[in-house]
This record gives sequence, structure tokens and C-alpha cells, in this order.
Amino acid sequence: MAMQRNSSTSSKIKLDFDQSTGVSVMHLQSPPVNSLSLDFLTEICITLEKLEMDKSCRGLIITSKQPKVFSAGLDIMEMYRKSPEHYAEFWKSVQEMWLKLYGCSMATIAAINGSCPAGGCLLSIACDYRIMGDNPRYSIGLNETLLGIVAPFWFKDNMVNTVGHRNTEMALQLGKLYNSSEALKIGLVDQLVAEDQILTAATETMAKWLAIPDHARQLTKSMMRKPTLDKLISNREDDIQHFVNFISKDSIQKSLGIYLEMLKKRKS
Ligand code: CO8
Repeated sequence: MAMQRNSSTSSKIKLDFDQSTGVSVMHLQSPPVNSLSLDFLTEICITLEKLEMDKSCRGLIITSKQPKVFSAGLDIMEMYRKSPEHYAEFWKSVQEMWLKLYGCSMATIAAINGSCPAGGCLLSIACDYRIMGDNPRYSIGLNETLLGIVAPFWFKDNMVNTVGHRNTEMALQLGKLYNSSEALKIGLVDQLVAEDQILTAATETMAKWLAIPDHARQLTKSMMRKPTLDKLISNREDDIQHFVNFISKDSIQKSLGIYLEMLKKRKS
């Protein structure tokens, strides 16, 4: 029987660690839709840092506690009508989260139990493997252009590394959100399973990844990902400045305002 150790809960993350397998499950629980606010991103970064330092944790599964949504992506309110200083701080935390997750030495699996647009998609493609609930209502993709904004180069690079250049070219220009079977077809997710089987499937898949000697898997992961990580690491300040300038533009603020209105209207 699996032995559960330190099941810890912070406000927006519930972490379950199984000592017998060395696998942690990170449940995202920021209602209503796990949008990635500055606070939430900071909490994710701190959690990733702690897990990376804990040598007994070899694998990480990320999933959502919110019904029908994995993560709605970056919190649009953090990018709307705020100060340049706030935009800079927010963007730094988005970079930090991605650098930590894409570069982490643990084996990582996204157990995608709901919709997964934009920053939610980034969170999942930063993992080593993606398992999605087989539900045509769930969608995943980098839909930034639909908001009138542009996915940064490192979102694009991560996407190219996942689904190739041609698929990325279409996905990003069209801001396409793929349903689960379309996502499987282009390799944006690796496996579809019945919704009630997502965590079981993730645990089974993780066992296969952890059957490989850690040092060999980690060096291989680093060899594959380092050039992509280094590109952002050496351009962090420029990338922050670019984001601040871009998001501060009146035309971009207007597009975000219209998109937020659309989100609210869609509800009523
Ligand atoms: N940020 C902030 N608030 C959000 C977000 C978000 N990303 N998504 C949803 N909300 C809010 C809604 O406005 C709504 O608020 P309220 O209750 O006050 O009206 C509440 O959350 C619940 O949302 P829904 O009723 O829409 O929930 P559903 O379960 O019906 O749908 C979805 C869930 C499918 C996730 C839907 O909410 C949705 O499509 N959300 C928008 C997703 C999106 O487009 N995200 C893109 C964010 S941008 C990003 O991640 C990358 C930006 C890169 C910037 C680069 C610039 C250079």
C-alpha cells in the first residue's frame, strides 16, 4: 500500500507526496479557474523549488482541483490597467515559473483534467508528458492572438519543441484551441484517458519514467532543453521590457478590455 507522507496544503496548492514511489501530486486549487496570478505563480515557484531540493521526490504530477478547468492561463487582471512596475514583477514571475518547471530535474506529467488555454497550456507543455481527459469540451492551446496579444518567443519555442514548426505556426497564428482528440493528433498531448482515470494513468506512466536511472534521464532532459532555457535566461531583462512596453500600449489594453467583457457576457 502506498505510504503518504507530508500531505501539505497552502492556500492555492495542495501537495500530496507518496514516499513509497517518490512522486508528488500538485493539485492546483485557485478558484474559480486556476488563473495564474502573481501570488499563485509565486506559490508554484516556491513549491517547485522545495520539491527540487528534496532528493526523495523524483516525479511530479500536476493536476487541477477545479472542476472542468486545468488552468485558464495567466490572470488577465494582472495585465490590465496596472502600473509598469506591476507588469514587470508579474512577467518576471511567469518567466520564473516556466524556467523552474521546464528546467526541473524531476520527471513531470501534466494530468489535464479540464480546459487548458494560453498560460495553462504553457504550464502543461513545460512538463515531460501530458495526459488529458477524453472530453470534447476540454480545449488546449496557445490562444493569445484571440486576445490581441502575442505569445512570447519562449512560449513559441516550447510549443515548437512539442508539436513541431508547422503545427506551431498554425496554432499560434490562429490562436487555435484544440479539443482533446485534435490535441492528441498533433502531439500536443500524449495520451487521452477517461476522466476518472487521469490520475491513475499519470501514476502508471510516471512509474515508467522513474524506471529509468535518474542521472541518465536528467542529463538527457537537460541536453534537450538547455538551449531553449538559455535563450530566455540570456534575454530575461529584454523580455520583461518587451512585455511591459507591449502590454502598456493603449491598443493592447483595449483588446484585453474587450476580451474581458466577452468573457463576462459569455456567462450571462
Ligand atoms: N484571467 C482572469 N480571469 C479569468 C480568466 C483569466 N485568464 N479566465 C476566466 N476568468 C474569470 C472569468 O472572467 C469569470 O469571472 P467572473 O466570475 O467574475 O465573471 C471567472 O473567471 C469564471 O470564468 P468562466 O465563467 O468563463 O468559467 P468557465 O468554467 O465557463 O470557463 C475557461 C473556463 C474555459 C477557462 C474560460 O474562463 C476561458 O476561456 N477563460 C479565458 C482563458 C484565456 O483566454 N486565457 C488567456 C490568458 S493570457 C495568457 O495566459 C498568456 C498571455 C501571454 C502574454 C504575452 C504578451 C506579450
